[in-house]
Amino acid sequence: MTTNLAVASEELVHQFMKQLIKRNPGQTEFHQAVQEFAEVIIPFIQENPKYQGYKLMERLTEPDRAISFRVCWMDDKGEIQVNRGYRVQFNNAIGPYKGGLRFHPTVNISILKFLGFEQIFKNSLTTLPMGGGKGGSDFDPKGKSDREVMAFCQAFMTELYRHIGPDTDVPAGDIGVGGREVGYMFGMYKKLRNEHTGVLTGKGFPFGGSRLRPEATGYGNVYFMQNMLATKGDSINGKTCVVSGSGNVAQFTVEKLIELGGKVITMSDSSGMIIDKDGIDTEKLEWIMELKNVRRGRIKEYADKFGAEYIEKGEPWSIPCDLAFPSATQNEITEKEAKMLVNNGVIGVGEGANMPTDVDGVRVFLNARILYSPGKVSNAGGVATSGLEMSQNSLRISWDRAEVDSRLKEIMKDIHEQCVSYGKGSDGYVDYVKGANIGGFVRVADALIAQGIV
Ligand code: NDP
Ligand code: 2IT
Repeated sequence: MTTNLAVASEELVHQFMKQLIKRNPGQTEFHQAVQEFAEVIIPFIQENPKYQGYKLMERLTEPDRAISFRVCWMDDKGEIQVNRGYRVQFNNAIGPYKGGLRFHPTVNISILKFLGFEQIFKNSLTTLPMGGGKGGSDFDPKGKSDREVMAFCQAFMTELYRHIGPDTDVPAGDIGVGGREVGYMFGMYKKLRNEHTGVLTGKGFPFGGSRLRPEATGYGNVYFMQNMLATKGDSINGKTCVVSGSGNVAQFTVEKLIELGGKVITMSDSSGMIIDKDGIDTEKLEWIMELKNVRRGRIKEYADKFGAEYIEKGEPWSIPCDLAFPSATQNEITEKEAKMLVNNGVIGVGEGANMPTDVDGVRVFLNARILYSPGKVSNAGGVATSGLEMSQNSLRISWDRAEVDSRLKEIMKDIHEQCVSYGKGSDGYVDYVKGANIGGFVRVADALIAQGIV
């Protein structure tokens, strides 16, 4: 039944989005992230008068600041290269700005604003004191020597260091930024400031990194799927799984799935996809990790090495599976791919990437009543473990792997409970999109209201 309140909310969402698009022209990824949020939160505010009258939607969709700067460095041929660096400090109501840095040629202000916006609510769901931010550059690390990557990271930090700090803004990794890049950036920050602090997370273990931070996003996503499956009395064991990407998140998703008895049959990179009908086992995964993290090669080599199928530009969504873990980038799954997954009988989709499914694709999953968790809940284990790294740095202690793993599991379980409490409908179906957005929103909204008009 469509109520008058629902109609009024729909119109409010429409009006709000019209203004947002006018104010932020061309920022399509940012519009998309806000649309998904607004569809849940505007009706929620309508139903909850205590959140009315504070212009919360307007305040939450305008970053505190967005910094853009030139990054000049010299390549191995002695040529000067010019890139653009960014940091979007979106909201620090509940803690210092926190979020990754992405190095990829497609990086622009729209992508970083969508990521920074989602980060606010993801970080809030972890229940740790972290605000939302994101940054990066259009620098492309592919094909660059170690020295070139170091030169770029150092040049990037000569500007970024003015804007960050352990109590101000704590960046970390994302696409194109892993342990190597964080190490180079940390080295430069330390030199410029003469301070050894927890200013970045994802650091190497010998200089303040947390055990399990590299594994955390992928492991966390699988833990979240376990929680969702448990609501149906089901488990990962014996499930056929497809995973996209072959970077940090994908690798550790696959590792945990194998450990829990899942059979993973696909991985991919931006060139194509491999399909291994026998399943990727521990040894094959180890080989992929060496390929991607040391030799920095292409996934096609896997097909040549293990006799698996390779599909140029292929994506896993047409392959029949029980569980799907999109773990590469935004908008991998549109309505078409979502329908293929559903028609092939998928029972669960856990997003490792940020916003890998577009608005129409999400509707397909929700209408099909499958277990679907948006990135802002299911990939929150990464930033949660970054939060644990910040705590360890502040306390100048180091927890062992088992300690961090048990905290990570607990946090993912707690996020799941928040989603159920805000997202369970009268028919018992849990809408994790609704649950995530409301769960993430209330903490930030309460803090904004308490802190006054600033
Ligand atoms: P990596 O750089 O380690 O790996 C990215 C993977 O995705 C690579 O296989 C890459 O292929 C592929 N990929 C990247 N861009 C594209 C594209 N435009 N089209 C097709 N494939 C692409 O990054 P991460 O694993 O860290 O990040 C993956 C996703 O997870 C991102 O959405 C990120 O925002 C999200 N995420 C990451 C977290 C973390 O802790 N690292 C935490 C939470 C979310 P290729 O090598 O060919 O470019
Ligand atoms: O999207 C994300 O949550 C990340 N890239 C991780 C951010 C972090 O600060 O660890």
